[in-house]
Amino acid sequence: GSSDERTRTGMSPESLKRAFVDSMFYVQARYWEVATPHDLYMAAAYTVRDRMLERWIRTAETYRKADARTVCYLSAEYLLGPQLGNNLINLGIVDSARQGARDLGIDLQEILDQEPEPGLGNGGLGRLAACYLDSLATLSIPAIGYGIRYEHGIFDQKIVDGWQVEDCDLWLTNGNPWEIPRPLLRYPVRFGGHTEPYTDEHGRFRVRWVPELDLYGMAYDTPVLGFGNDNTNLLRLWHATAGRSFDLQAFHKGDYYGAVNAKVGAENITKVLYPNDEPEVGKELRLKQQYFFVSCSLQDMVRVHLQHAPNLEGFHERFAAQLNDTHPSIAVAELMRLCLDEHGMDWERAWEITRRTFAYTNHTLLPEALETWPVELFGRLLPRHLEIIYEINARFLDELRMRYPFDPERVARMSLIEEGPVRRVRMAHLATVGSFAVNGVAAIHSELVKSTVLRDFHELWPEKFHNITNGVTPRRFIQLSNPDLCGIITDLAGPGWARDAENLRTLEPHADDAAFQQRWQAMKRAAKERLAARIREATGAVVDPQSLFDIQVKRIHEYKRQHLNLLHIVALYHRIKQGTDSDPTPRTFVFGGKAAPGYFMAKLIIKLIHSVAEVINRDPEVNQRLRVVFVPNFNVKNAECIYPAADLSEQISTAGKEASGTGNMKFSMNGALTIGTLDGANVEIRDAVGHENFFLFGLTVAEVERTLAEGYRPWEYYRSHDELREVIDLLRSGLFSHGDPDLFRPLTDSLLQHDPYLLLADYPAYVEAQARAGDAFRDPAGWTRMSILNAARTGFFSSDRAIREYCRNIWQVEPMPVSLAA
Ligand code: 26R
Repeated sequence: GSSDERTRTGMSPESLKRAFVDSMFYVQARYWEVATPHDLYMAAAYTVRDRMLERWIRTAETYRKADARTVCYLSAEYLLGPQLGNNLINLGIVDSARQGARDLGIDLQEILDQEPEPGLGNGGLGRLAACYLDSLATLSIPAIGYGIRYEHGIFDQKIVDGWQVEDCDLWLTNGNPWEIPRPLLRYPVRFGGHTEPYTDEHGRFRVRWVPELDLYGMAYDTPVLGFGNDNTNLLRLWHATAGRSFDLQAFHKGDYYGAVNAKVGAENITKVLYPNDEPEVGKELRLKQQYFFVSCSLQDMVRVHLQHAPNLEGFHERFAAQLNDTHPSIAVAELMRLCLDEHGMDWERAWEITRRTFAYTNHTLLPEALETWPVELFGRLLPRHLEIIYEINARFLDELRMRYPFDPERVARMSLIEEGPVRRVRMAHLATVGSFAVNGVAAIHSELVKSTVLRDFHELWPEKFHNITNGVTPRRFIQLSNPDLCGIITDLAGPGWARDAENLRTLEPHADDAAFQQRWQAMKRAAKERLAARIREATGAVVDPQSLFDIQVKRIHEYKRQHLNLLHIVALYHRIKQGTDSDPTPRTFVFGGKAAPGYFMAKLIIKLIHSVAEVINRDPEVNQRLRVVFVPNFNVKNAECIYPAADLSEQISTAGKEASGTGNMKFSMNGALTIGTLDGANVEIRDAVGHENFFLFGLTVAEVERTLAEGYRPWEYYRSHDELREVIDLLRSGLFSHGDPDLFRPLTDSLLQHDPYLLLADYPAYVEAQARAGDAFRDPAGWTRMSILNAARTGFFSSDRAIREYCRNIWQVEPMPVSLAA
């Protein structure tokens, strides 16, 4: 009846309350007196989910009726973060929900804190995919996110005696109210076996793949709300289950238990997310994961396409498929296989459709991160795909030899196959050849893509290459994370800024206004107090919200140079102990980030952070001026508390190494100043906020190249720079390691002998820029002005802008607004 409908769709505090009580009883099967905090969360989540479904269904209907061109974002990672708060915002019912909860004697925040986070990603790349889903829905773009439903996301980081210890992520164990299982939406995925030629009924030569294993991918759907509109898109994640006749061979041999055992193996495919900045680990299973989710996704797209069309002609007009790095690039071979083997198309037509379907985003230039797969492994798991790749390659190399008849080296460089003792498939080359567009993720990065890793391809197809600078969603990273800032902006700019971040510029004329500055400082102060409380809870450490909060949170990696930050901290410590300190600004240094489990140096950096913290924090001569803390288990939830509290954002990677960075944008939008190198999006952030509002230091990309080419000798910097030498000697003295001079030897040796990321070369400039930052902080009005200007001028870094550029310059897709009325 109509009252039921209102229970499931009404947005007033009254209907939310009624629905909440109703869900507690009928969905969660609990009564009030015995409800746990988790029950409260589940009932709240179901209440909110109900309100999403009407939009979702109406959206599916609208897109389908219009036969709308659809973006398919293919990504092995989506680092979504908690859903409840964000969904309340996008539905526009935060106040209603808070009121309804209060009426029931419940604190909404306590409910929000219950939610475990879906950490289905490693870091920047996965979080970017989540921001893009938010913007696609907000811009009313027909879009589907395809990925993997990992049972265990990124590991939980515990700290034991200063060392990182990994703990299993259990995000699914208490149930996931946001997903809708689709048990009937299953696709077979095959592995192994061999191929055989045959002649079809028209007498044409064909190839049949006789696989060894088959399993199924089952869909789990999560609705993705737009903000300020009624569009609700689909995130479809695939879960692996064994097929009935799972291991055909084992069954044929009558080996029942062997077959059942193999079944268990099938389900391993979606068990765990691999920490993807760890090369060479979990190789085979990772390739299986990639093919598994890509195959399910393409089969799903083919099914949808065939609802409107008699065959696969026009597939590329219906879909634009974005490859989020090379992880899904096997899609190029899989779509070819579907066209050729399953739909009887000829090669030329299949290749035309394939190349016009895909676009590829590159997210890293680091050579160790560029994916290649040994041909032997590839052929064992995916024999038909290897054949197809060989054929793509043969035709491509023929073209190249015609074009460059006297340049066989170039042809070899561009081959999809790397020759050598172990032949390997180069996935970036496959993605580039199989796509109609290739883009980098920040202006400088896109230039480097063209001049380094894909140089030959850029020379061949210059018009294929684009830049789309990354962006982040202002809904999660301002509105949800920083309600006080949200209030300030809304008071000045009206509520429209959350859909049009350029409106943040409304703040600019107020940058010098004393009353406005006061409100700004109070906002920052409150955020710092919240972080201080969180730090105390998590680590026991007490920090002073009046001090300069100097924060570096991101994955731990040598190229990101957390240890450069540490060298500066030790220098400050040393100066205080020597009585030569000239920078009396009290500072709190905050670190956070996970190290890949097999990355020893990164783990040693975490240990060093804790060791330096221990010495500094308990020394009364120093700890009034300096504090060092490590926030364990940096994830989306913690991040939301950290970005708003920063005064200074550390973006100090070696120039040329960080493709973009997205944390840099989140900090800046929340009024932090950046100390940074000319790397990734830092370059554009500095131009946007004004050079005078950014603490720049360090070698440029060209200078880095020159320094290395001329035979970089870090030892000479150590010898000639007294303070630097003293700092490194302190690390080698055992002072920070209970007298053990060897503990940090691997780090100091690496710095002195090779220093591939040029910490020592950049050290003097970094310390000098830090001194400028420290001085600037002692002028509150000047600092606040710069802080306001940072927030006011970073609207460009909204993911809405980035998605508009993808729509216009790459996907050629138009908005399709959904209306709930009628
Ligand atoms: C170091 C190494 C082995 C490695 C690093 C990073 C391996 C794999 C990765 C994953 C890549 C693809 C990645 O996450 N890149 C990040 O993408 C972000 C979104 O575009 C960028 O902001 C960030 O600079 C980049 O590192």
